[in-house]
Amino acid sequence: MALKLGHGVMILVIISASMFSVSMANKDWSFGFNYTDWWSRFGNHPQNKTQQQPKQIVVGGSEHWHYGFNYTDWAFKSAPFYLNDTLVFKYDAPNATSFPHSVYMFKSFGSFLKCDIEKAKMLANPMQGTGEGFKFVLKRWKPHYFACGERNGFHCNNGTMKFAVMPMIRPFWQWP
Ligand SMILES: [Cu+2]
Repeated sequence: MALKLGHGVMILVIISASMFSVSMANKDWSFGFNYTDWWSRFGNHPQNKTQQQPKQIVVGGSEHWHYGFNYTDWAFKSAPFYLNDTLVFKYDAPNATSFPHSVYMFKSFGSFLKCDIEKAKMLANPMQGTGEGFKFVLKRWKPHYFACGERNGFHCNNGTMKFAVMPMIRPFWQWP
């Protein structure tokens, strides 16, 4: 009886662990459970450390930071973002062919929705997006509301230069 009970508990543990593993794995739909797999995912091997390092993400990808690109869509497709990842905003300094851009952060979702730039804080002025770009590290576990602050919200509203990011806590295990 004791043996049977122990066996049942063991099976339960394996099943729930396996379900957890599969649900965390997303793309890797290997339903079979084996310990090698388990260990490689949760064992936190030192040789795999590089894959767990924070990333640098260029906002807009090759489009950089400009008027008219859908950054909400970009942020949705680029998720998830993790704590200590760095967002890089790249934009030219104002010149004959390009309008000025900047980076602002809203405190509340409400002012983000309305593009209420007066309630936002400037993170980078129009000169700070050149060269390597302006870098912002996602240090805090909270929603971040970014926008371009130019033309008093016009770039944010009409130019769709706005997006929100909620950084996730980086898992200590290995993504397959
Ligand atoms: Cu702009």
